[in-house]
Amino acid sequence: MTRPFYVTTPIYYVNDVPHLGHAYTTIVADTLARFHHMCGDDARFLTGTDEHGQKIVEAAEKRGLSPQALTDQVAPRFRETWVDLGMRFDDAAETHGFARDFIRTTEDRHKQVARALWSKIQEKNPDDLYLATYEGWYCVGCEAFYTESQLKKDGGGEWVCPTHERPVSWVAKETSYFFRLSKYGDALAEHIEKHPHFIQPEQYKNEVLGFLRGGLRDLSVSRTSFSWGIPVPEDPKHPGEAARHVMYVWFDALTNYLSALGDPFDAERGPDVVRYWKSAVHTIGKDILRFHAVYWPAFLLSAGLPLPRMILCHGWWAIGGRKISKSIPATRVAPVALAHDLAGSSSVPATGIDALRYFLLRETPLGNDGDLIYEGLIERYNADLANDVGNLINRSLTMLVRFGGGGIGARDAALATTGPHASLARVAAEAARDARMSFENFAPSRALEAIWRLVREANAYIAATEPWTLAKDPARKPELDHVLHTLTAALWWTRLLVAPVLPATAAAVDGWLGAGLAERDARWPAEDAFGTDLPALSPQAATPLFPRIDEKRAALLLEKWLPPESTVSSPTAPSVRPQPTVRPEPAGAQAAAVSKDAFTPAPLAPTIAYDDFAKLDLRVGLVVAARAVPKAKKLLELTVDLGEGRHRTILAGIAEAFAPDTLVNRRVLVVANLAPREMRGLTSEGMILAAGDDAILALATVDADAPPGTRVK
Ligand code: ME8
Repeated sequence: MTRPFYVTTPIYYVNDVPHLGHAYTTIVADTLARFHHMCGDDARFLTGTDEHGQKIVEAAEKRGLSPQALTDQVAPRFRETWVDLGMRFDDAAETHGFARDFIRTTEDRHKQVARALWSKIQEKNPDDLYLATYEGWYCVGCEAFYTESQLKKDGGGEWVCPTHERPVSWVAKETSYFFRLSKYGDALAEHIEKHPHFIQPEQYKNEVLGFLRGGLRDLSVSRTSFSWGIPVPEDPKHPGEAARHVMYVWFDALTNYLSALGDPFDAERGPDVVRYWKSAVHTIGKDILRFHAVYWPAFLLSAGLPLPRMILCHGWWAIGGRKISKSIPATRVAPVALAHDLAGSSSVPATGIDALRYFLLRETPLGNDGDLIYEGLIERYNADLANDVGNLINRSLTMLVRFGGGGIGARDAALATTGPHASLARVAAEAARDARMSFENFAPSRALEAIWRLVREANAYIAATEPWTLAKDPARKPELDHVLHTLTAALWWTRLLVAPVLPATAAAVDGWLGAGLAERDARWPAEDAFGTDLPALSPQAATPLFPRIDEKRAALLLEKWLPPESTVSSPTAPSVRPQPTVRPEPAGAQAAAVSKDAFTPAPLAPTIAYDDFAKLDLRVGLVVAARAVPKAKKLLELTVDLGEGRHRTILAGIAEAFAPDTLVNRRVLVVANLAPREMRGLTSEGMILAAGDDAILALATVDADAPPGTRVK
């Protein structure tokens, strides 16, 4: 029996059309589904749209449409985008070999399961849903309530949401159903401890544990101030209330992961729930970690349902340091247009999509933030795609046609164990093994690194064996035959290993090799089968797949991609490697505008000997979580990774300059051998270096992606 592998994306809000951030999550999930299918697993992919709630009501009002009309307009745009990016829905089993579903929360199949989940909670734990009143700050962008300690103040002193950086609105007293979230903190922490892979990567697990340690407050899970939602089941209008309760949009939305499988409480309509549910991997962005890693499992526990296998959380893509977001027009990169531009004059236009997929997955390890720098995109395209893989495909096929007469030579078992032949076989086996392990561990960037070791070794093999020289000497025909066969084997494995990320490339190579292997039938190669697993092939010459982007085209592309007044990056700027992390503007940045002339540095401290300096052990630390310290206005409690296999707690007096969320994933400099100090009942195990005081506070950091624990001298 094949293992189920059920991978989901968030269902996206239909208040606007998809951008590159949405495409990233969807491509990650799609790659994982393709990989697992190739490994023989029973993969299943789900995406869709989140169509209820206040955000959609407001977006519809702005456009003069009803919410239903807006969702009917925008939901297909998401579906079409994924189709344009090579994902098939209607005939997925036929083409990809696995099921791919698109769910809308306005569909009956969904509404019915959302209501069933609510009723089941009421039935199993009647106290978990209760009526009470609430008031508080609400961010319509997040569709979530915030306490003041979670918000930031903007320049005008207004409270703004840390994710959307837009003012939150005050929701006046309203009666709603509350979910008794406070009851589930311990059970959730226990589940996370017992299932160390429940939240991945590690840094996000620690963030959630930190959040749980702070204690959970019950959650308002219904609204009466608008009606665009799923009505709470069997709940008539209450006296004195304006309208019936509709479910909080997150309660409704999270249920999609189940409703797409069927009804978990109905044996007849839910066999897919039984088959797939426990294998579910929810791929999400870090903005919605809390909803998935805390609220969703708590709802499931309350309803007596098993929890999904994993919450796979990734970072944010930014452009010029600003998060790609629907609310900032300059950042809304359209994925299909970008893929189209990358395809340029390729003989296989769909390889533009491959190029985009490759860049997004290769550039930034999953979990980290990424900065889209167009010069970096072109640089990587030229180096890894045009040069490495494009060249390999082109040269190998040309040589097979020219020197092999369209055949693939013949393997010489004795020669295979010698010199460059043996080392290519070894690198190929390692690539298949390492890439498989990395994909299995949800690390596509590492998988691609491993695959590229094979691609580069195969190019080096051509240079080392010089088939064109062998071809001149009839006596060396057996050697030439072996080289051509080995090259075909390398090309075949490249075609197989890149397939989860570069499906169009795989299909093109397949066509040129005459393999006739449908995507649905392609399988990950067995490590020990290099050179011995070739099907019948009849190679023909390739046409250019990844044409090099020369300077002239690069200038044209950059001009097109970058808005003329852009401060994001300059079309004429020298190539820069992409920055690994998003650096949001520190809250204190405004103060930094204070005139330099007015600043007088403090007098220097007395000179010290080198030995005194050498006593300090300064290290690079990665902030994995940050939170306010209750009743301490200036203090933040940071959880910092110093590469020691455990995390340290470090208290820093920077709360007035930095919102906690803006610090997560930043690299800081830490005095690592400072004696621990007790403050506010917590032990601080080190000190963070920062420049300035409350007025101008800048964190000391490093300008490269140095691993946590790196010594600073
Ligand atoms: O949150 N970088 O929908 P949404 C990387 N409807 N990923 C990004 C990104 C960026 N700059 N911007 C967006 C919602 N994303 C809810 C989800 S699920 C039950 C309900 C991706 O349209 C990322 O996956 O705001 C993020 O979590 C998601 O889009 C948010 O999409």
